[in-house]
Amino acid sequence: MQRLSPALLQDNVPFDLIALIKTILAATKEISFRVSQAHLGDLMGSTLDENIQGEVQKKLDVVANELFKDILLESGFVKAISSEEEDTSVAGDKNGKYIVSFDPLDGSSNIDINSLIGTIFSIHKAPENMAADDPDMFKQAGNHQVCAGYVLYGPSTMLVMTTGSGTHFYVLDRTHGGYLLVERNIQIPADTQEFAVNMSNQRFWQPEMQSYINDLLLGDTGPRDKNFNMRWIAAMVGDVHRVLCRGGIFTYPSDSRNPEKPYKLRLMYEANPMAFLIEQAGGLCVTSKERIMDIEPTSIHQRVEVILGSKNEVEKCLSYYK
Ligand code: AFP
Repeated sequence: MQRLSPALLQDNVPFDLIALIKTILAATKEISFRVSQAHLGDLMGSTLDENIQGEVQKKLDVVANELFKDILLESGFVKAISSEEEDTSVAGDKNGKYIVSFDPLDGSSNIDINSLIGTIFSIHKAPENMAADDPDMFKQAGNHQVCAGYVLYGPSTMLVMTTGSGTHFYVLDRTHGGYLLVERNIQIPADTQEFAVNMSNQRFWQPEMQSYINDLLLGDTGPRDKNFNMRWIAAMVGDVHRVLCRGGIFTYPSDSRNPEKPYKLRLMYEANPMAFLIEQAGGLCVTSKERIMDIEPTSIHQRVEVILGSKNEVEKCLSYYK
């Protein structure tokens, strides 16, 4: 099995980006260890603080964020970082060539039940003409990502990453401490009989999503003429990983629970990196109106509607909006 650096060199990834990726992965190895020891190390449960999005921070969210932030800012490779757990961007080295957006621990509600969680990251080039403390550097569409990935802290610690030459799976080999390439060029089947959505919000969705999901539920007695299975891990990393492994459609649609917050998922460190991975694997990632990676961001913590997965199924879902 190939090690990470030769695999990246094979994809013509520049040396400085490889060095940044290895820095990110050093942080994930430490987070993976802390996650496995969370109960023993008094890292279960919540802090008394909320992040800027009004969500209570778990102890492990804070630890993972500090680890990730410190290692990146000390590396000299990044001009700035932005994180789900930081109010605004944080300046790094003024000569850093890259900026990194990340969700240090996606699926925080799974921490206390020892279930799937992961780290998501997205890398853009740093604009040369902007100051390191200017958060506007992050207002770049997903189309300009040079690398995106996530690390899943599951039964094995798994890295899923793209630098624009396909989506590849790597597994952390604890015997030598590095990630090994286990599957190249993942391809998502275009058709599927599996969907992932938080059904408890059904009554708040727009009519188009209601009728699409209703037709899936009708199975072979309805217009789709086939039965569908449903899964919901409540951590986007887990649900997207399943879609990459065996196809499916995942959506967090807009809803009317809180009119000021119609969307749940974050564009910069959830939707965009997942869109890059999904499209590189032959799938689609959209809102009901546009392609996710075409969206010009207006703020670091911007939220967005997400529909992603098997190409034909995503197109079928979109046809309900026409
Ligand atoms: P947390 O990381 O705050 O737990 O949120 C996870 C998430 O943003 C995404 O990973 C899940 O798909 C989604 O929220 C789960 O949302 P529900 O709370 O509606 O299940």
